[in-house]
Amino acid sequence: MKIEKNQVEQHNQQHSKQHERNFLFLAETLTNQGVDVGSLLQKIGNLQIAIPSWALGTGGTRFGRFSGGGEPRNLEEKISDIGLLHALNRSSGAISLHIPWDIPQDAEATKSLASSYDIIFDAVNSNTFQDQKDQKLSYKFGSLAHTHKDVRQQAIEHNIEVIKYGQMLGSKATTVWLSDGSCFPAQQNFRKAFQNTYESLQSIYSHLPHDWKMLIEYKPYEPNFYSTVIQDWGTSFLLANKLGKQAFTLVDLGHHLPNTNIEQIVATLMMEGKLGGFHFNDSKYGDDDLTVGSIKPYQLFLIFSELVEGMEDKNSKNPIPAWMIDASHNVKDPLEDLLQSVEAIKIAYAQALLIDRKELADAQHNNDTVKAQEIVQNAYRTDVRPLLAEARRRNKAALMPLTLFRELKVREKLVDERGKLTIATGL
Ligand code: PSV
Ligand code: MN
Repeated sequence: MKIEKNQVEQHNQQHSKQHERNFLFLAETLTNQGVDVGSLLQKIGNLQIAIPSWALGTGGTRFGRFSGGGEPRNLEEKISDIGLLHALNRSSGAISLHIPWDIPQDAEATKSLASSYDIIFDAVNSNTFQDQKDQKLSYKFGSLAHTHKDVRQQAIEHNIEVIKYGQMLGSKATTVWLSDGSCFPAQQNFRKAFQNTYESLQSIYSHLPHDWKMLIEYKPYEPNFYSTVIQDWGTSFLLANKLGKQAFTLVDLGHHLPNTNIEQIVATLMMEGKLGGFHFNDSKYGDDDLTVGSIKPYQLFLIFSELVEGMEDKNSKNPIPAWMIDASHNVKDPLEDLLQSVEAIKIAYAQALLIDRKELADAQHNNDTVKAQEIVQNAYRTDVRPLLAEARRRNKAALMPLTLFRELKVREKLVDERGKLTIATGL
């Protein structure tokens, strides 16, 4: 199924009166506060968030999987699903592939299919956390950190192969997330595991094209429950620094222990020019992979406040991070969930753009804690949704993507086309 331009136009016409009223009121209020609404709309409209290929199907848990039907059966259908999202919000113009779940059979054809939807290929992801059917050696006890050289070599070669697929499709980054670690005390020698990982990453890094980035993702636990080799941002940062200027840290919001101050991590990494990528999701307990902004929207806003400060800093040496959603769960329609996630990310971004940086810097300098809180919360409490809708309207996207998704009965049509029992590759 494809969403046609005239379907979006018709929807926008129907809802334009109400939207204009809301937008004009907000635009006037912000203009009176000295905000440049035109430039704000431009920034909101330009932000593109990559969709991971594995978020388009139902994300099962180890207890079960409850598919809603119509899941994409292959890479082409995954691209077509992202095409639907992008037609609705014009903010999901990139796909992130996971190899071997998404090996392109004909890279040129895959590339031209994606470009017919205006979609580019974001970071490619390696998978050494599962054993594949015809794999010679097992990753049960690790991959890049494994005690045996032949297992490490196999994992290194897989990562090099992933880069090759990415090159064929026009990706510019590879993300390495390792589940390597241990489940029990004394199972693993920490120093040897780190050293093996570093040397393996060095081998992969030496195959990185000169205009590529290596993004190193950290995670404190799961599937290993006692230790993880790349457990936190400090370990990832250490590896990235040792590897060289093309290596960066990737922050996944779910990969922190409860109450970690993620916004401070973001600030430090950006200050050092080492924040390369971002995986958005939300959680209550751990790596819950819930819809972005569904549990802790204020934390998301505070994180964006640091991201915006880093991005707007003229002297910053940090590249613009690769933005991606990394969520997958059991209970919602995955496409509706992704529309909600993109909206939540853009809301937090727009609110963070509204913070009066000059006033905040003065309040901080004068140790005026009350004023500093008032400034950020004033931005957070602004209902920026009319700005997002207006940015979409200007980009020829839908004023209300989720409403249009339901009006067009997208899921029902996908179920008709693909069937009720289809299963997307992924977790
Ligand atoms: C691991 O939990 C992770 O966040 C990594 O990004 C993986 O590549 C992704 O989830 C999908 O399994
Ligand atoms: Mn992730």
